[in-house]
Amino acid sequence: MKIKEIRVIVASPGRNFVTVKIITDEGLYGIGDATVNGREKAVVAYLEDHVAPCLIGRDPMQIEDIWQYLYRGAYWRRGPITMAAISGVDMALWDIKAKAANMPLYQLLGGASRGRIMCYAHAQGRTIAEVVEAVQEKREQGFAAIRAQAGVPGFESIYGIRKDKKKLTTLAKALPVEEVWSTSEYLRHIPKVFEKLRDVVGWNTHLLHDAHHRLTPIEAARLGKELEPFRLFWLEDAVPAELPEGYRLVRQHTTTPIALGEIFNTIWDARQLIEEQLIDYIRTTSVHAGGVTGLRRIFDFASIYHVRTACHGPTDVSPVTMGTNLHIDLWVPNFGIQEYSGYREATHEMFPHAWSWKGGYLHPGEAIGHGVDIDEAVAEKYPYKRAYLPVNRLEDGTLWHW
Ligand code: CS2
Ligand code: MG
Repeated sequence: MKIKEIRVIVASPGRNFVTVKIITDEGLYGIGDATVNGREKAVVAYLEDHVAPCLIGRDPMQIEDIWQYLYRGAYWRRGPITMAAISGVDMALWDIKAKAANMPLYQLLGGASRGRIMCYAHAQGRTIAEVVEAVQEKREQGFAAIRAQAGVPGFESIYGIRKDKKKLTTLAKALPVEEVWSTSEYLRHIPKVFEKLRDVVGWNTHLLHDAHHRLTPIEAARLGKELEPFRLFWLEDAVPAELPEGYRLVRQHTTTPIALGEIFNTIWDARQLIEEQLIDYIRTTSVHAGGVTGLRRIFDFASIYHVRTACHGPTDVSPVTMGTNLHIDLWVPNFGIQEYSGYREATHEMFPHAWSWKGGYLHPGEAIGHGVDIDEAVAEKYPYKRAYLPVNRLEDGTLWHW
């Protein structure tokens, strides 16, 4: 079997997605997600101009050799654009291999370690009352785990908070919108949010929170400590992770579980955090961390240090990544939780998939391959539109972490 053609399909069914389609000379094809939110075209060029010409004629069964060829062979290795391109190719090749073996991807990885996959939903509100209402709504839908994000009094739009009932302020825009942030106001407010939530929802719902890279280690230590009475499932992305040892300070002060890694793109980004047990959940996901090949390596390494998996799964990873993640989630022994914030109808229409959600749990389905396809006729209906994530500034104008 040989790789005959590689197509890169860019479409925007509600938001931009980049999908790699690898077609073999025996008619089998596989697809992979290569979406980097806000930088999509960089990955398209990397794939079309630099990767595709090198893969035509190669044996698609040689997944590891192709992965190493694209990683070591590029010389300029690592980084979000390179690794999203490698991830997309890798997902497509695993899709082909599982189809050729006539089995669902999870069987190729080692079979199912569980019957279903616990996931968590997003709930947010501008006020504490709105957050409580949003969490209740998700509980009624059957979610046993819910991430709660709250507006901070006096601030127009904070990460993950809807400006109005219809759309998220953080949805990509034609140019980056600018948000304003105050850590001190946020630190003062968040413990009140979770005190109220525990009051109302009680203790049998897992509550999670995403600080979205905005704190220093000692600020994260304070927040973790003040949230201890409310027993969070985790505090996520508390501190930017370029300085992994920064998390030693957080760990010294709090038992609130720590989640990190959605923006990591190789095992090297996670190594020290896992080895020193500075984190409890590793958030790497198929589209950013090297596909199935990359993720399997990271998760096996994490299993040695009591670190569990928690694949990133917001609306800006496509249903292809969601499907691939779910096959890994079903197999991986040190599974933790899967993020699932759902998709618009148009996205489901463009990516027919075997995976399903029911009452707070997901399953990849029994279709061969990863079980996700792309309807290119539907993709035609939704052309790419340049869009950005917001940027964030402190009140004095300092450019801050979004
Ligand atoms: C967030 C993401 O879901 C999460 O945990 O951190 O939604 C993140 O904001 C987006 O993926 C950025 O594109
Ligand atoms: Mg996050």
